[in-house]
Amino acid sequence: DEILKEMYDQTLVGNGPRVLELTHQALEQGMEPQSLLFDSLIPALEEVGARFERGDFFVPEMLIAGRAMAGSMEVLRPLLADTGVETIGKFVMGTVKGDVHDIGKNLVNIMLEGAGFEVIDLGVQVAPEKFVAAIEEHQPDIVGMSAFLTTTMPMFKANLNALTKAGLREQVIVMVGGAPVTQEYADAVGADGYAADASATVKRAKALLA
Ligand code: B1M
Repeated sequence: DEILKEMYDQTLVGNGPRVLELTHQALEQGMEPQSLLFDSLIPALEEVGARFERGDFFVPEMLIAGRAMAGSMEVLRPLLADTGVETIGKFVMGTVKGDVHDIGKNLVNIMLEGAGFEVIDLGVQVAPEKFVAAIEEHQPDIVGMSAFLTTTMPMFKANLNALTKAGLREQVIVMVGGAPVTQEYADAVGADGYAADASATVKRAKALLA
């Protein structure tokens, strides 16, 4: 489709205003918000990552592309996180300490909310003691931790150690995820659940609560 293709191209070059326009245009034409995400925005950011790895893109390009996607996601959020669903569980979510990536985490949050979870988002660079304090305060069913860099993945273990030390490990289900994370890594750090993407997170979370 033309719009999806242009949206992909404009996200890739980080043209936020144009991506916003196209988002509204696509929705007016009756296109599904999921389609904008999965057929345009996410593939565009994958290509941004590939170009960054090849040395064709640098941090500023990655940043503006990320912003362009985030702008569109704000429009899509209310459509995806449809209200009126009965609450099925409570999540505390955060990106681990040392890591500022949040687009993937925010997308997971939107999908969880859409499925009926209440989500308390701690934001990015969340230190172990912040996870501990939030679990004590909010008593969630599940705590979700995102890490997007191989250098920040070890924070999962640090967070789990902090939970154990605070006597909270048995009270809460721990889920981990993020681009470099694998099921094997999740098992190795002792997490209860892992998912590769936002919709898999919803499925896994429901299964863990059942
Ligand atoms: Co950075 N970055 N970045 N970056 N960035 C990646 C992650 C990278 C893979 C790019 C690459 O080399 N191909 C690479 C990491 C390599 C590695 O360690 N393996 C990288 C790097 C190296 C860096 C810097 C170190 C660059 C530098 O400074 N030299 C730096 C680090 C800063 C820091 O955190 N300390 C950096 C900075 C940035 C920006 C700030 C410029 C920007 C972030 C903007 C933002 O998030 N607000 C940025 C961006 C945009 C990217 C890429 C291009 C796109 C990320 C994204 O939003 N993807 C990314 C390349 C890529 O991922 N292909 C890259 C779309 C998103 C929907 O997917 O994030 O995978 P994703 O989220 C998925 C799943 O991971 C999963 O579901 C989500 C939705 O489907 N998921 C979970 C996420 N959390 C989950 C939790 C769960 C379960 C599933 O359970 C709780």
